[in-house]
Amino acid sequence: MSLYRSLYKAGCLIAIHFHPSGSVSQARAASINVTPLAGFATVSTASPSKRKMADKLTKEERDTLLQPLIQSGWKLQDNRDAIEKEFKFKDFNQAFAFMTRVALLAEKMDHHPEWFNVYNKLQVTLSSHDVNGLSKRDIRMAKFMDTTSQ
Ligand code: H2B
Repeated sequence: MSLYRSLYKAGCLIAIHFHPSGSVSQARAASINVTPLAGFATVSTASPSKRKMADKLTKEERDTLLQPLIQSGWKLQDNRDAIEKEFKFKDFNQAFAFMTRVALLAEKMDHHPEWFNVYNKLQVTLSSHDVNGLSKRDIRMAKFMDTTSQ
């Protein structure tokens, strides 16, 4: 499958039809950032100004919310309040399509993973920088990654 097809399937490639007489309507321009040279568009959903600071996970939340993730292969880091996992895919296209799906959620949540990709492997670290540790945002992101990696 081509890279563009993967992106299209992941919902990340949006065709914009340019009309000779005008450009994107005002309503659409408000929600779509157009990159004229590439002819691609990205949907901008983050609203950082409205972002509330997350709370660090409590002891109880670590037992109820974090524990199931540890069972599914996430590991607590030794030197930092963060979790990590390595994902492996069939090829680079699959890895990149996964990263694209995650990137859309990351923008929506204004919460971004730390990750390192080589070909079909992806090492992910999740932590909430604003609280210098794990928050419910990391739980939500980790669960989404597990679901969308299948
Ligand atoms: N991602 C993560 N993982 N933690 C954060 O605290 C964070 C983020 N903060 N993405 C966001 C961006 C912040 O820097 C912007 C300004 O809202």
